[in-house]
Amino acid sequence: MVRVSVLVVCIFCVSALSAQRRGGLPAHIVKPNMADTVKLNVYADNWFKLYINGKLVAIDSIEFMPHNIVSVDVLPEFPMTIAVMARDNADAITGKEYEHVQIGDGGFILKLGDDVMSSPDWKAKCFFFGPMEGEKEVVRHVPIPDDWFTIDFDDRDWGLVTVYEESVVRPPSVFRDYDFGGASFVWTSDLDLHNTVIFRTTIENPEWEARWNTGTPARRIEDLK
Ligand SMILES: [Ca+2]
Ligand SMILES: [Ca+2]
Repeated sequence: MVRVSVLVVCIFCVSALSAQRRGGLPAHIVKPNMADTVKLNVYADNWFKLYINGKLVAIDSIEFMPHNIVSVDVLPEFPMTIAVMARDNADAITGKEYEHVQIGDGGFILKLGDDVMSSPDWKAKCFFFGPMEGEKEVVRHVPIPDDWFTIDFDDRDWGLVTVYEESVVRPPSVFRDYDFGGASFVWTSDLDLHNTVIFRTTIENPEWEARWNTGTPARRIEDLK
């Protein structure tokens, strides 16, 4: 008799746990699906990491060669602050690549969905300059602020990007396999001697409204004070 009671209690507990795990969403929750996502296509010569609204969304899986396109699904939310760190392959001491014999060049282009793309109104700042032949300092490093990727970072004194022709940046042939239509190749004012560049832009899109509602975001341990 005691064994039967224990069994009944156990079945009840497992049943209650299953209900908590799998059902009973609050009525206001609307899950997004893949049709709500857009494709993010990025090409950086040579490497990048990209944040949207303060969160790391994409990082180039190949640091140097071969030149590659990164293409990932993104669930868009507006206003959208995009912040990108892009790096040409350059030695921190000599500013050169391939055993310090060659000055490499940079370049960056992005398209997200149909409407968001790298353009002349993006902001940019260089944090690693060189090599500057004949000068006392061959390279110059500017400290990168810890919060460069956050929504509230103050970039008001940053300049605008410089736009380059595709023939100057020379993306790899696989570039043709992805949608970059309408996007501009950008960098700062020197494609060769500016090696680490941060781009920032904010797209307001006031008409936009999320179709979904996933409720209050789960708290991450690293965000708890
Ligand atoms: Ca370079
Ligand atoms: Ca390069």
